[in-house]
Amino acid sequence: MQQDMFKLFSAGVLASVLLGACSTQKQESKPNVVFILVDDLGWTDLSVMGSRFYQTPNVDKLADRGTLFTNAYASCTVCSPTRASIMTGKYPATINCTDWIEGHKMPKAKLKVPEWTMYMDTAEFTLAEAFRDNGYNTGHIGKWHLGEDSLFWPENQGFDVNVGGWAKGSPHRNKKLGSNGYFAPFGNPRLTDQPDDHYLTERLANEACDYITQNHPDKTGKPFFLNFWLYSVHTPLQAKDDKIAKYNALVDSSYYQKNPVYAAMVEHMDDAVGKVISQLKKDGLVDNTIIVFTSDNGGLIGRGKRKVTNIHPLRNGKGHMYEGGVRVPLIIVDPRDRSLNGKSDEPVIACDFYPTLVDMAQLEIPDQVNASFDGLSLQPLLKGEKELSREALYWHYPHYHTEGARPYSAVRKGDWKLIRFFEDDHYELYNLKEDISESRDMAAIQPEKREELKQMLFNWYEKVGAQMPAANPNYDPENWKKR
Ligand SMILES: [Ca+2]
Repeated sequence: MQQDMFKLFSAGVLASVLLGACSTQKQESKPNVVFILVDDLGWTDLSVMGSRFYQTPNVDKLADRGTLFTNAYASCTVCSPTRASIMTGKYPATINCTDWIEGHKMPKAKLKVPEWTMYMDTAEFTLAEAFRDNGYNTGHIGKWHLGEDSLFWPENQGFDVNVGGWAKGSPHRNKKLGSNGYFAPFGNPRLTDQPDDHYLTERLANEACDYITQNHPDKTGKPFFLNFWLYSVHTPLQAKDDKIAKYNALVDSSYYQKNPVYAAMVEHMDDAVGKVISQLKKDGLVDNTIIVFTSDNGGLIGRGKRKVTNIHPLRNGKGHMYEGGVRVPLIIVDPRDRSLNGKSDEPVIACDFYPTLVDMAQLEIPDQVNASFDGLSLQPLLKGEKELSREALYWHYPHYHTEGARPYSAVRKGDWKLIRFFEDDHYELYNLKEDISESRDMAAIQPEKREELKQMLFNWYEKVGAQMPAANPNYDPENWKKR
């Protein structure tokens, strides 16, 4: 009897040891990653970031589970450069991919823009290739916008699966081509139209859920890296009627943000995020899936009567070098470590994601790739460190934008930001801690700080080989805006 009890006891010990071993093994298994990139989402376009009008309960919940960054930046004030920066870990200026593809052509403007690279070179060892070479399944769902030729599309840049990623940067409306923007038919060469299609953001969320289920590590024996890069909330402004009606009833003249259609699009985006999180829960993956949620540039203000969003208290919006054009929401969730820091005020930028994910998923990458990063791993901030050992962040946009921006560069060091405007080579200096709205130009008041940052910017041009705008022999001051 005693012997039997002993056997039973030993079996129990053995079972718990085995169970322990199993759970350790499970803990040590590679995490899945879902990288959610929203298009043109402004810094204050979420409830958790202070919007009084938009409702984003699902994204807000992500912030509760992860680290919310208050000083996160896109690598550029427009789409494509930030996307290339995420995929390479480099500044757009390093790879000469400095404008949205194909950019606004203004042949009579004061400056001639450089011959920049209108694609992400396939010679780059992308974030997706890093995951793939470390035994991951890799999927891209949604907007890509990194080259006109299919040679540069996700399936040729490290992704096993590409749903919806191609040349275009927004859902286009062209009845002749069989496309109706966010409403079906979508006319997207990497997204087969289906009879029950209705709204693009919903279709892409369903695709993401299918991807997660089909690529469940228990089925495939591999973890997955999923780029869920939404076309939302980029124009054209289109949403379902019931959502628009909801926000028509909620809009208040005291709000900075007032466009009910845009509000509805933000909610469609939030629904999509909620759907993907639910799928991860249903499939038992939510506790081993890292989630990154961010935007590729600041919110679009829009012109005249076509006002889109408002990023108060930040100045201006998409296309511009003021904070509204480049500061973005960022949440990183690592459910494997509940002790992670809930908030970080350290300035961070989109080229940090590649080294961060290499760290978090413990990927092995070639030394020369590691050495080529302009970004830094954010892992120390997630673990509770207050600062990174980084001197400054840089931006370079030697281009014109229809939102009114003209060629510029910028550097942020600590609380100070210097913007250089190329047309007249003037500089503006702001203290972002004291003046987040960039309303008091300190360039003349703080000449030492101005010169220090200017010198840093010039050194950085050299380091990354930044392409410069030049005097335009065809400059026509009367018609410079003509395209
Ligand atoms: Ca964008």
